[in-house]
Amino acid sequence: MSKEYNVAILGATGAVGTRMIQQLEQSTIPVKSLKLLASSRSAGKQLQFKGQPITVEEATPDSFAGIDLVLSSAGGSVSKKLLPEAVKRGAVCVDNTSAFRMEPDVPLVVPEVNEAALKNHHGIVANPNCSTIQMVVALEPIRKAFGLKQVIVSTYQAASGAGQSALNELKQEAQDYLDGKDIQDDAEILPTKGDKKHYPLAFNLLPQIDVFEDNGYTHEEWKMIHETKKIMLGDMNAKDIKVTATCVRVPVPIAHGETVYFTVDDPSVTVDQLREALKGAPGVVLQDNPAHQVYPQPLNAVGKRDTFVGRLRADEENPGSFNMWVVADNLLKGAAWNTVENAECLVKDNLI
Ligand code: 25A
Ligand code: L14
Repeated sequence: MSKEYNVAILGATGAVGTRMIQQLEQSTIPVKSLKLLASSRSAGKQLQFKGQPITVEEATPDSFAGIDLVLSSAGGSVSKKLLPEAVKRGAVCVDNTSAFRMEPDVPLVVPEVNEAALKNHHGIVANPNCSTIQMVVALEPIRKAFGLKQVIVSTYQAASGAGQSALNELKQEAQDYLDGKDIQDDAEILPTKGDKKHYPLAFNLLPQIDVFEDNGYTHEEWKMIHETKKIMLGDMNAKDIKVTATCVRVPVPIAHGETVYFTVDDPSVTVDQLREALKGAPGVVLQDNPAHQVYPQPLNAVGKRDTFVGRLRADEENPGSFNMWVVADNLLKGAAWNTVENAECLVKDNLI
């Protein structure tokens, strides 16, 4: 009989965790048992897996006894504390937080780009940031065919990227605004949990995601730069591809948009050649027909595993440079699906 796995989901009640349950349900992973773990706030709550109710338990180190595979998204500090305990007890963990991404012995994997890195794991595999994932899925077929020199990205990030509580906050502010109330003092979470000031997102834009670094970039921008280098080149400080980013929160519930400006090695490349490279590329759906106003939109991407690409056009003053617009469901390809996809690859390659 083929192997079956005892699986645990850490952070099972959150925006990402609930989708991990769905994605696992629809995956090829043979699940022998499933444990749902969260904080004491959620212990006792019931969730469904394949039609069966499962009671959520408080996560402790001993929760991982007998577990083969952990999928986690309960925040970086929870991962730092609990995943080493899971590894000690023999589990392999795919972690959606930023806790271990830059550790040299932790593979940072988007299967469409660097699946081979999985074989170097020592118990933990890291899932990249949602904004990084959808960008590298769209850029990899281009890099493979024509080389890649530089990337300049601006993001339009959905509220759910900051978790279920940020999504609830956006909805409440929108309701209050429509009811004619002043929303300036409504915010308690965004732009980023735990920072000194909070601003409303409804009917607004916030050019801050995560905390500020000393050089004026936000940590989200830092992550996009260094994760892209680690995924594509195997080194977070690699110089062969230059990357810069501006990350903006927009009042959209789910699915991030990105304008990506990039320069390929060969200045004679045409838009038609780029289209050919993207057509049929793994995980990519080309939606690019200006004559019929066809282009990716967050509303249409919700619930899909794919990364949608459109608005491809050349920078007519700089041969070899192009613009594109990339949209994906940040909770699926950006988080839950990429995590489960990594786990499917680990199972397929017998790495658990
Ligand atoms: O540190 P990071 O990596 O940046 O991640 C920070 C947060 O971002 C989300 C996720 O929030 C994470 O906690 N996140 C991470 N990556 C993401 C991505 N790519 C991402 N979001 C989108 N895209 P979340 O709210 O979606 O999920 C949090 C889950 O983690 C569980 N959890 C929290 N602390 C834990 C823990 N599990 C174990 N041990 C701990 N110490 C959390 O469970 C949830 O499953 P919970 O029980 O704390 O929350 C269940 C419900 O309770 C509500 N709630 C949240 N905060 C409070 C609260 N209720 C009362 N008081 C609160 N302070 C929530 O609405 C939730 O439904
Ligand atoms: O690093 O707030 O994976 O939109 C992903 C969601 C960081 C925060 C990560 C957000 C998180 C980000």
